[in-house]
Amino acid sequence: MRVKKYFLQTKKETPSDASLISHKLMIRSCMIKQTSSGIYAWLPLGLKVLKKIENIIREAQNSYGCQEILMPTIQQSEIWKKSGRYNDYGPEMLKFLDRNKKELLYGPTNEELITNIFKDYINSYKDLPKNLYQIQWKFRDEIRPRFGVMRCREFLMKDNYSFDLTIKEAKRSYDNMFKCYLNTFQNMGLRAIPVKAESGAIGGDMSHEFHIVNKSGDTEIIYDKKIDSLKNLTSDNSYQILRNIYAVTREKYNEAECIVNKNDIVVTKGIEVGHIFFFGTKYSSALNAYVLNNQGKRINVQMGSYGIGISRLVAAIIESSHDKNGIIWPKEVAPFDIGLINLNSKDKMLSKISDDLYKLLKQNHKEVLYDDTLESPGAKFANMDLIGIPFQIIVGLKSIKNNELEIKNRKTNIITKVDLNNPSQILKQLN
Ligand code: P5A
Repeated sequence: MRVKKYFLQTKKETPSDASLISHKLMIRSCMIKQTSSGIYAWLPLGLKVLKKIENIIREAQNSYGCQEILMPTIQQSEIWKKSGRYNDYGPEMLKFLDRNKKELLYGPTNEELITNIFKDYINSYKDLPKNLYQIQWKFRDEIRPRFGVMRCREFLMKDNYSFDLTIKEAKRSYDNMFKCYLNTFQNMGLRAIPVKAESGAIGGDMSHEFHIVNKSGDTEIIYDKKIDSLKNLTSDNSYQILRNIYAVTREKYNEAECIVNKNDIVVTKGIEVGHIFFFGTKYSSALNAYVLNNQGKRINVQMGSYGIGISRLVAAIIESSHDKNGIIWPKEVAPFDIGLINLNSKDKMLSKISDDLYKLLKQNHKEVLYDDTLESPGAKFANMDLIGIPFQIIVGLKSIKNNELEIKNRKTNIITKVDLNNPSQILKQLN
């Protein structure tokens, strides 16, 4: 993509209402635009990152046996009345009437709707287990939407729902998703710690939140410091430790029950990027979703639900990976692999070399943002640093005279010189 054509109107100023660094950087780098309180439009650069995260989540869901569906954002009120949540959910739920005065709502979550769909298709224990997921927008009328897409009113969530015959099997599904989440976050270059949590408006008595440790987080989490010494959270061994170790949210903390020595406890802030629940038959009994078991007896299905805040993750990643000049994307979720900078687009030779390089990189399946504008070198550097692409290739007269290109690693700031006429050396530097 050429910058000249791209919709990338970056800004120098920081919006006055933005206090979080991720919020400031997302607006300055032209990723999102607020359209009303807690509601955002996603612009090309922001949408690219959102889609990368979405795809990492989708692949993990698929590989853990979940199947993708898409439910509507608008739901009927009847099913929520049956579960009792039409009133219980409170003012966070956006309700409205259609032209026939029928009560509708914009889904804040989908336990009722999926249960209602499920029961029309599955009636035998032989068809269990099932696990369905979707990636869909949700609306929660947060009392104080703030921090940009970190806590907004309309947000993108991956939500999935498991259906099993017995509690034992349902707990196995829960464990399977627990592992899936550890892998999912690792696949996007993040370290997310699972902690025992309250189940709140969703219900049930077993629940874990997944947290990115960060001072900007708004949940206090308390855990055994052994977790910090686990290098790889996804090994089988780590999984066993994580399931049994002391790790809770502040709400769930009980000094008397805490078995860990005070000196071995970490108290810190976390950003909640995922939350999983086991709630048994709460929705299946309310909505009459049952299967016949092998003796022909009606059994309400055992269910769990599992959520990841996709739009929140974009902000959470920036909170954990930036410097004074801008964002530093982990390569797994970066909007482009390489930023190619032609330091003087008026110069014919530099432009020819840059155009050729752009072609070469594209042929090698690299996603390249090519700055071919007439901006000053300083402005081009500042822009590339701001938007945080992992590698920058700098094409300037000085190095070209020595038949060289400069490749800058955005994270380390280390600049490596490579032979301009040696494509394999260039490509090697970009991994
Ligand atoms: C699980 C899937 C649920 O809604 N039902 C379906 C369950 N869980 S949850 O914890 O309430 O939400 C799941 C994740 O969504 C993100 N999230 C938000 N992101 C941005 N702005 C918000 N206002 C917001 N509310 C929730 C969080 O990452 C949460 O873990």
